Amino acid sequence: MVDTLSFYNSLINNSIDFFTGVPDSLLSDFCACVKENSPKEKNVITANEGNAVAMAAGYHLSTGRIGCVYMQNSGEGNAVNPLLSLCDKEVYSIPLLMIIGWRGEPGKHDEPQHVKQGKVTLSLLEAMGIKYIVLSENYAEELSAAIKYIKENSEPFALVIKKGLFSPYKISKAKYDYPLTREAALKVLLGNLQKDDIIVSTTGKTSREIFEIREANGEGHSNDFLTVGSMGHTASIAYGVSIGTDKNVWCIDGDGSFIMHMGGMAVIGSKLPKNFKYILNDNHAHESVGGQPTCSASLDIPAILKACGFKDVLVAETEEEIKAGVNKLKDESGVAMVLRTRQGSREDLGRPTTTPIENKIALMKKLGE
Ligand SMILES: Cc1ncc(C[n+]2csc(CCOP(=O)(O)OP(=O)(O)O)c2C)c(N)n1
Repeated sequence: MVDTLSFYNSLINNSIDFFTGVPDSLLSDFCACVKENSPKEKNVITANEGNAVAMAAGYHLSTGRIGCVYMQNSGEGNAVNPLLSLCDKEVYSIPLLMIIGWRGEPGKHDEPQHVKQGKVTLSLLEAMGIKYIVLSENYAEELSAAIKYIKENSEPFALVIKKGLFSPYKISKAKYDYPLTREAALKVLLGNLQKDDIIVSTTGKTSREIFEIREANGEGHSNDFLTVGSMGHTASIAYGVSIGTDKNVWCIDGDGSFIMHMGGMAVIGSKLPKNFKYILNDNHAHESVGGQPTCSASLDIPAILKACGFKDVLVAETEEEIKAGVNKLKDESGVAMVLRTRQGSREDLGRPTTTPIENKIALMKKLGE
């Protein structure tokens, strides 16, 4: 195991002092350490991984320093464009240290969406011409070699991180005392939907909790699309579903997911079919991967949704407010609801026991009825 703080200090001692990225469960201790030890302006949790690459590039332009970008391997896709058309040696040749959490490493048990991404993690880097090393416990020489390479070649280099490499590091979470947790709010929400309503829910624990609530209620899962990967695209999936059905489609999004591809809502909001019902669970955090903050506490999300085209946006914190909100959304079009929930989830929260393909087939059958 690598001592997380020592590793962080090695980066600082090598003049790598600007961190940016999207948090990852596998890198949660590293992300926590960066959050706790870096000045606020030197650790920017971005909307998506591509933004982080661009921000680190900008930091290099003004300081000549190497920026550090952290991400889960799922974020490689978001980063491809600025890696190839901004940082690449054949374009602006910008030095960059990437730290990539390797979910779904071949041979290790993981969820289907991570297994696929894990298989192609290294070959994606190779296809982009990005050199990398899978970091070991004896990282000192590997890190020196990586930094030497970045300086000599003025291009990105990736440290690929296996599960369990970093030692535990505790994060101090901002306290928001909303009455309900996400799971409690979801229970109320699901309890007030109609039998035929369709749910498209976001990546992370939201979908896992919905799966378990359905199990506990003995309701089956055929009404639900659990967006296990594709973070940030839940609203677009739900909008696409709503075009092809008369059933009400309830999109249950998260603040991190919404912010990741906020532009999607600008387009969806200009259309807003009456069966598209949008609910955003705002806990001001990437709760599913360790509770690192999103910027939502300083955003006026209802105002953003209104500016995108919703005529009204309700804010619900209590059971009664959620019930009233569901009733209003059910009857009216162009109304959205923002749930404010506090952080926290069950230690024993499981994962869907159906596969994504089983989920898809059951949902398509339901939609075809
Ligand atoms: C492209 C991409 N980047 C990062 C992740 C890792 N990830 C999974 S869930 C999650 C947090 C989602 O935050 P939010 O939408 O606010 O929901 P919460 O977990 O707070 O309920 C992250 C960062 C991912 N799956 N995909």
